[in-house]
Amino acid sequence: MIRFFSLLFALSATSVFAAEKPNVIVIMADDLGFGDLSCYGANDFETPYIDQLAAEGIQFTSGYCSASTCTPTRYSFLTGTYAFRRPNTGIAPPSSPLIIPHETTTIADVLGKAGYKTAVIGKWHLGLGEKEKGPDWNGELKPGPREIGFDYNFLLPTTNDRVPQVYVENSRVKNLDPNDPLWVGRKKPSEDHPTGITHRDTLKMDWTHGHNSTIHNGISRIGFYTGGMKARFRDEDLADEWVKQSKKWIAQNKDDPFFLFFASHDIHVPRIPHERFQGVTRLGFRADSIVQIDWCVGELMKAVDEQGLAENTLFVFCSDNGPVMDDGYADEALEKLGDHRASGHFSGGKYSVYEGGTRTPFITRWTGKIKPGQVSDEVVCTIDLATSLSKYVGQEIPENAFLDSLDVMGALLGKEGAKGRDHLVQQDNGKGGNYGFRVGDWKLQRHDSKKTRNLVVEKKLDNTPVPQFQLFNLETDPAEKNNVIDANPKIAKDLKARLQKLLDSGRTRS
Ligand code: NG6
Ligand code: CA
Repeated sequence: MIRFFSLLFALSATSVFAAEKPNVIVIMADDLGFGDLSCYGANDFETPYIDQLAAEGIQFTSGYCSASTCTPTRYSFLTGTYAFRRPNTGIAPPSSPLIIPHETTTIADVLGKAGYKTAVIGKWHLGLGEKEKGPDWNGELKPGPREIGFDYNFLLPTTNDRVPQVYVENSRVKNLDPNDPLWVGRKKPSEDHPTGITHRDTLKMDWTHGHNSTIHNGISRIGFYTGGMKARFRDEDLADEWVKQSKKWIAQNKDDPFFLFFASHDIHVPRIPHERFQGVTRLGFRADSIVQIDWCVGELMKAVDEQGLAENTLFVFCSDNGPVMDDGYADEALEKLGDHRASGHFSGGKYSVYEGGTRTPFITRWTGKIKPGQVSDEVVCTIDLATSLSKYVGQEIPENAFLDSLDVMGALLGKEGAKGRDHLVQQDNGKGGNYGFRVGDWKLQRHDSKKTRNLVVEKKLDNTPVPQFQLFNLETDPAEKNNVIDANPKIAKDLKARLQKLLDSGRTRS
């Protein structure tokens, strides 16, 4: 009898009753649209590794990021709270302080409490350093990811069209020579400082708007900097570096459950893939960069296989916002686009609240756990990973955390009958902008700031004025072309009121 009880106790303390703690690798692409992968219908080039990930897991047709620009999506992913609830969550400038207050509970905090090792490798773009001071590039870049729950970080501090082009590893600029300090600023540091304007004929890729300040690696950027020459990287090497650092970190942490946020810079501008990917597609560097991120995904899958971890690792592949062609550099994305539809059959892309802004590729794979070959129409969003994963690993979520993050783990794992969200608020950039509100097949658009279509992905910028409110039926009109608000006044009234309530109440989660 005693032996029986002790056996029961041993079992309950370990496998039987303990929560399952898979490794989690979230791969977030940058500016990748719904139609940008071959498994999502792209015909002009192949993305075999991501296609494989999808074939071995679930491909979502209603997978979203929460905003149509980078910073607010990343903010919401890490904090589980809609960025429009918080100030200063629009696209972060080069010298932004950390925009997530360090007392905020993040997905990394909660997984860390559950015994996970946590890392972010790649593009950060959520600011570094203290409020009002910003980053101390030559000192400690605190607070940063380590102060909000990540054990390890290896970063591109902002985004690569912004200065400076240096890696940050655990609060320090990597390879910085103290005799050659890094200076970053908004104003030209000297009269003769070469810029994209004064030295335009020397550039290896020309700019089209903005992006004409300091030149590094033949490309002019947003913002000015000097020094830190030994610390500077080549744009061409970013993807290789993320993969190298991730493999190293996975190998070091394979004995614990781990959470890796692999924040790729592909396919954000400047799109400068490694030389071995340049020209592999007919569509120019934009699609070449898609092939490059596909390679990265393949390498991560291999790394997990080599460590024997495939059956214990949940992969989530997503994007941070929809696509854009000309985002400031003349890389021929538009000229070579041909029939490729980066947003698939949706309208809009980056910066817009049309579906193309936030409805993006979304794939989950967990070998042996998720039934392969599934396609799911359930609505899931990057913002939901915080609550879904925390609950799955048996963690309590503090009352004031993850305010808009819902538990959709059943849908993410493809459980029979499991539901995703019944509603989702989409936003463009920052606080007080424009909103999309999807409820079932209905989509309400609310334009508080820019009252134009603002569709930059299509061949020409479409800035046709729009009324403050528009209503679309996504089932019959996924491209949001026919505003049916006048024909459906009751539905419109109800959705307007529900959206207003979500904005006013400060939270979704009860
Ligand atoms: C915009 C930039 C754009 C891109 C974007 C951020 C100009 C004219 N445009 O302000 O190039 O950097 O910010 O992109 O400077 S994101 O994907 O990181 O949100
Ligand atoms: Ca982005």
